[in-house]
Amino acid sequence: MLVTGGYHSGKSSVVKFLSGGRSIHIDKHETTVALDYGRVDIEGLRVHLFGTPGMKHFRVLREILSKGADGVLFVIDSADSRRDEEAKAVRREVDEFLPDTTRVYLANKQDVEGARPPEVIKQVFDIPDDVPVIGTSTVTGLNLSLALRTLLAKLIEKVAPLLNVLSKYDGKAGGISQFADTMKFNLASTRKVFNWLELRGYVEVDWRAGVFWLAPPIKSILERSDEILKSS
Ligand SMILES: Nc1nc2c(ncn2[C@@H]2O[C@H](COP(=O)(O)OP(=O)(O)OP(=O)(O)O)[C@@H](O)[C@H]2O)c(=O)[nH]1
Ligand SMILES: [Mg+2]
Repeated sequence: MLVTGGYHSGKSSVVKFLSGGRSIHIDKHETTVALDYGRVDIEGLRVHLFGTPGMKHFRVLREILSKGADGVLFVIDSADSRRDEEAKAVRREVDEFLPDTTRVYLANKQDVEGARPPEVIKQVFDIPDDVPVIGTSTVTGLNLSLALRTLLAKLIEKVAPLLNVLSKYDGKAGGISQFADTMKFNLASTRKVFNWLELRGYVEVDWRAGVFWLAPPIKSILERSDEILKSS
C-alpha cells in the first residue's frame, strides 16, 4: 500500500502508528527524504506500507514508490487549509501514476481544534461519493486501523470475482488450466495472474503439476469478507 499525500500531513506518522512503531523512516529535519516502510498483519494478510515524501521536488520518489501499489492511503492535513493546494498537486500525481488504484482518504489531525471534519475535506477536495474519507489522528490513533481495513475491504471486493473462480479450482489436478479456460485467459495472462498472486502470497503454485493452492487467509476472507472491517 502506498501512503502518500501533501507535505507534513502525517504520512510518516500513519505508517509508524499502523506498524505498531516498528517502521523505518528515512528523513532529515523531520521531513521524509526517501521513504517510510512498515508492515502489519491483518486477518492473516501481510500488508506492506510504503510512505512517500511530501515535498514537491520529491515527485520522482513518489513515482518510484507508486510502482506496483495495490492501494493508496491519501493523507490530508485537515487542520491547515494553506496546505490544500500542495496536497491537490500530489493527488494529481497519484491520478497520473496510479489512475485505477483503490484509494481511501484520511482527513488527518482531527485532534487539532478547528480541524475540518471529513465531510468538509470531501467537498474541498471534490472527492466522489463512493470514495471513503475517514477522519483520523495519529496522536489519538483515531480510525487509523479502520482506514486501512476499509482500503483492504475495497480491494478484496474488487478481486472477489477472481478469487471466487480461483477457489473453485483450489488444489485440483489441472486446476491452473481449468481456471484459465473459465476466465478465457491465454497462457501469458494466466502466468501473469498467478505471478501477481504468488508474489503477494495469495497462492502457492506447482506449475509442473498444473495445481495451485489458495493461502488459508484468502480462503477465510472469502468466507467472511466483512471480518476485515472489524478493528483489531
Ligand atoms: N496534532 C497532530 N499532529 C500530527 C498528526 N499527524 C502528524 N502530526 C504532526 O505533523 C507533523 C508532520 O508529521 P509527519 O508524520 O512527519 O508528516 P509527513 O506527511 O510524513 O511529512 P513529510 O514527510 O515532511 O511530508 C509532525 O510534527 C507530526 O507530529 C495528527 O494526527 N495530529
Ligand atoms: Mg514523512
